[in-house]
Amino acid sequence: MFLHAGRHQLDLSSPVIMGILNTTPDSFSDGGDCYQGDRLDLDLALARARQMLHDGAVIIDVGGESTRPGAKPVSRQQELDRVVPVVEALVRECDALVSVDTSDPVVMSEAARVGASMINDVRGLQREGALAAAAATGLPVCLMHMQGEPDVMQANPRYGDILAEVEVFLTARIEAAQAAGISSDLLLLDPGFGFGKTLAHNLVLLQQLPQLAAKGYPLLVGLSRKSLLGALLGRDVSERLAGSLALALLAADRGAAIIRVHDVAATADVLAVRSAVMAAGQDH
Ligand code: 7PJ
Repeated sequence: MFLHAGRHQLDLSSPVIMGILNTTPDSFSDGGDCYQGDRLDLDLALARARQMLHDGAVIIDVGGESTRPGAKPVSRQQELDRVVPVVEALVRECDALVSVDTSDPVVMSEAARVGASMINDVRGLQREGALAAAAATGLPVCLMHMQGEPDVMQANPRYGDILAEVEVFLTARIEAAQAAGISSDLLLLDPGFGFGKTLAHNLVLLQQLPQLAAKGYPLLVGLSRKSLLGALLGRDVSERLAGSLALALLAADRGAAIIRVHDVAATADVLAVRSAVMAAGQDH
C-alpha cells in the first residue's frame, strides 16, 4: 500500500518510522537539541535528521510548536522562523520525506512551498483556514485527536467511551477534510496518545487500536517517551526507552502504519525483529 506524499511514494505495507525533529527550545524530551545558545542551528538540525535517516527513519517530522502539557503558545512568525528553514534544508540536503507538525495554515503552505511532503496536525485541521491550506498543498494529512488545548488538556480529561469519542471526532474531521477537497487516500488518523488522556485512557486506546485501524486509513501513533510511561513505570523522560520500544511493538502489532519516535535506531531494531518473525516460514 503506497501513500502518495508529494515527490515521494511512501510504502506502508509494513510499519515505518517517523523520526522526531523538534526545532523548539522547550519540547519535553529533546527541546533545545537544535540550538546553540538561544539560536536555532541548521547544521545541528541537519546532523540530527541525517542520523535518524541513517538509523532507519523514513519520515522526518519537523515541529516548531511545543505541545507538551502546559506549553506556551507560539506566534506564527516564531513557528515559521523555526520550521521553514529546517524543512528547506532537509529537502535540499537529504531529499528527505519531511512532514511538518503544525496547526497553522500559513506554516502548512510555506512548508509545502519549500518541499514538505506531509502535514501532521495535532488539531486535526480545526484552526481557521487550515482545511483550505492543507487541501491546496495536495499533500497527505494526519488528523489527530486531542481533548482540550495543550495548556489545559491534562487537567482533568474525561470520556464516556474513549474509543467511541475519538472515532466520532476523527470521522467528523475526515468529513470536513473531504468537504474541503482533500482526497480520502491522502488522510491518516492518529488517536493522539497523551493529548487530553489519562494513563487508563491511553491504555484502552492502544488495546483497541485495531478497531481504529479497521476504518481503513493508515494510522500514525506517537507514544515515544510520553508521560503515560512516567505514570506507568515511575520513570523520568530519560529512562523511558524500554517502555517506548514496548509501546512501538504493541502499536505495530495492532495496526499502526507510522510510528513517531525519538529513538530511531532502537525502534528500527524492534521492527526488524518483528518483521523477521512475521516473514518466517513464508518461503518454505
Ligand atoms: C504527536 C504528534 C502524536 C502526532 C506530538 C510528543 C508531543 N503528532 N506531535 N501524534 N505528539 N501525529 O512528541 O510527545 O502523538 S508532540
